[in-house]
Amino acid sequence: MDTIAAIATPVGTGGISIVRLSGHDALAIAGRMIRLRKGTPVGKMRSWSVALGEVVDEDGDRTIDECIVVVMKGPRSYTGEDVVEIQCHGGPAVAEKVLSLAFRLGARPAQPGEFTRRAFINGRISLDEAEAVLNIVTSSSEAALFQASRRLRGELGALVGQWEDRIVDLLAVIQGAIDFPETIEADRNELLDRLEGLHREISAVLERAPLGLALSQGVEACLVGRPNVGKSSLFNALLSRDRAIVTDIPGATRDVLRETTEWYGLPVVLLDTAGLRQTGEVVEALGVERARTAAAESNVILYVLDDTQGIYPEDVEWLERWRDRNCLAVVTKTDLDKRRVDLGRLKRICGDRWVRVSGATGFGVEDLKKKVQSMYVGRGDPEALAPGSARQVDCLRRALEETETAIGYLEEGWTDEVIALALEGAASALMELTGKQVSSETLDRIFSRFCVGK
Ligand SMILES: Nc1nc2c(ncn2[C@@H]2O[C@H](COP(=O)(O)OP(=O)(O)OP(=O)(O)O)[C@@H](O)[C@H]2O)c(=O)[nH]1
Ligand SMILES: [Mg+2]
Repeated sequence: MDTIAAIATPVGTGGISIVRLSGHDALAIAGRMIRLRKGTPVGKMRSWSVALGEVVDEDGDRTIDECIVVVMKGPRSYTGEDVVEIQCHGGPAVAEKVLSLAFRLGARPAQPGEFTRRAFINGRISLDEAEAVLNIVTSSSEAALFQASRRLRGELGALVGQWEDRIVDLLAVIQGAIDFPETIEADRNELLDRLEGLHREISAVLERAPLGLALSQGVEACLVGRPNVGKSSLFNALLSRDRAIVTDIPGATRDVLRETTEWYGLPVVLLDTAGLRQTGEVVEALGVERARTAAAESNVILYVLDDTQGIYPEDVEWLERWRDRNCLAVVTKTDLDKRRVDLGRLKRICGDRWVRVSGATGFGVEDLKKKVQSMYVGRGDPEALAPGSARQVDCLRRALEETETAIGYLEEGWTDEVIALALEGAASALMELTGKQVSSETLDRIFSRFCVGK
């Protein structure tokens, strides 16, 4: 394949920058750019070896930078092709210069995720592992990283592959009965048993989808409520820093503020919003509109109530509207000990989804974080294997539905052909998950989310 090149490290100033080349001419291009200290050509370097050298311009008369070269020859490399990594000094100008030299010598700019895409195309990794690479790069908590590294080691793929094998075995039995109806008859009770076992196992992993997605993509939690109830104070308390403006003038917050944080392993994007009210003031009205949109689009709604004021009719309206969402009622300003929020009434509206806090003293803030974390982790084991992308969840869901359909057909005494069709559907959904069967549109969608150079 043609040779691609990109800067694999973040843009900016740092210790080193790495320019990565992969493809048929990677060694030849690197050979023309780099003069090794020991005098031998780059092309003669052994695979998985490192050497010191200098990057020189095309005419060979100007040194661009001193560098360390790593050569990994295909097929035993990340992409499965010849890969050269050039470690130069970490400045944007240096890396750009080295990269543009590689382009002039015949490499072309890599697309986002193209190195990993080649690793998949060349059979180095499966599709779930490629997605795990992205999950690892974007992990913002230890729990997220742990899950992603399990998937990168192929644990999810291995499990799915084993389910696929079991379905293929069942299909072989059924196919035998279809081909030789006089001599072979599939034992339907045994088929049912085996399918039910499979169904239980797929369900168990699918149940952990909210956890897996929350860890890999993070959870958006949005503070909303009437003006002046204490949202911004709580926003600051939850972030342990003075981020948002707090005043006693209602309508202080206008734009949506957004900060990343972590609550007991759960990556969280916390949003502070304008107080919800009818207003004739143009800027504030725009803020209120943004607040409503942010709440509608977020994963968790933190509905803030002021304990010095109590529950207002519009509070009840909002809480009831969001009853079916992940909505937690947060009673704040409890340090003032006014107790105007009737907890009995609140429990009737929200069940056990409420918490008492104080943005001023920090009371209850950890409790709030734990409650949100447990909405995703629940009582389950946060380290249990879970799917890490919406695509994987969709494949598992389809496999489960087809298995359910096959079970239904078996129980209702349908023909072998019809059962086989459902089982083929289940197997093909599982094959999509690991990438044994996948369209190029799906690949485009997956790898476009990667950064260039990965
Ligand atoms: N004692 C006490 N005062 C608080 C607490 N939370 C907020 N306040 C005060 O309540 C007033 C409003 O607080 P904010 O955090 O700005 O309220 P808000 O909900 O963000 O207000 P808007 O952005 O205008 O909607 C300020 O004077 C805060 O100091 C609290 O937990 N305890
Ligand atoms: Mg505010």
